[in-house]
Amino acid sequence: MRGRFITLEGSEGSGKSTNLEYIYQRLKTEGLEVVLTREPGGTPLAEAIRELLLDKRNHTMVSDTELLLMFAARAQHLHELIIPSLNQGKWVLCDRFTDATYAYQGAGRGICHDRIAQLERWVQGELRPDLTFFLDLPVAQGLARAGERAELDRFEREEIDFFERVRQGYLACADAEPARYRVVDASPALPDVQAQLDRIIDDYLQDRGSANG
Ligand code: Z5A
Repeated sequence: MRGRFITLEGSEGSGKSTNLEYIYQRLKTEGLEVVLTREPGGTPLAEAIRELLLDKRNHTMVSDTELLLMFAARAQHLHELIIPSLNQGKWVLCDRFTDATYAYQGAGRGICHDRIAQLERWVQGELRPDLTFFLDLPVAQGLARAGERAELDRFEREEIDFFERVRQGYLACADAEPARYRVVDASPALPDVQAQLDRIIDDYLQDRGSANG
């Protein structure tokens, strides 16, 4: 049986890395075989593309280049890791996926939805995540948390308006697909955020149990 494809999204400073590990450990505790990966990246070639995308020296990169590089990395990642793992019955937990493209390149950079949707169909065919967590919090709060980082990459150097548009982009994705999306309030202390994650994971595993039974 095909494995499940789960993605984690969040705006800047929402605690994605912290909570990704938490979700991963929770799923493993359930006895599931889980592949943990990320975008852009996840394979050697896609990680090399990630370097290009995040490198702050590439400040002349235009939005179309950024969009195409995201999908180039995704094509490699899908064919080399995600699809084979799902076909082997493994669960794939991915740190960001195409919703990030709608949020960052779409809402953030202003690339039209249809152009992204065309690339999504081309690169992914029918494949979409089964479940997506979106860690949501006010932009100012997220930037304050993230501000403690030593060095900022090309995305982290954007203005607050950009991150506001990204957040709205994610919320629009969540509105458009309520069956797939779970919006998590990432503003409280970590134990509260993780209690929300636990409830979602419990419900999802229970539904899956009933669907399989
Ligand atoms: N990107 C794109 O544009 N288009 C695409 O299609 C894709 C990606 C796939 C790299 O992604 C960039 O790629 C990303 C979007 C773009 N750019 N940005 N920005 P990334 O996922 O690797 O980068 P990131 O967003 O910077 O991820 P991150 O490091 O995982 O972010 P985080 O949410 O800030 O996570 P964190 O390090 O766990 O948390 C930040 C701090 O907050 C840290 O000190 C924590 O201890 C603290 N924290 C976490 N939770 C709490 C709570 N609840 N209370 C208090 N403090 C907390």
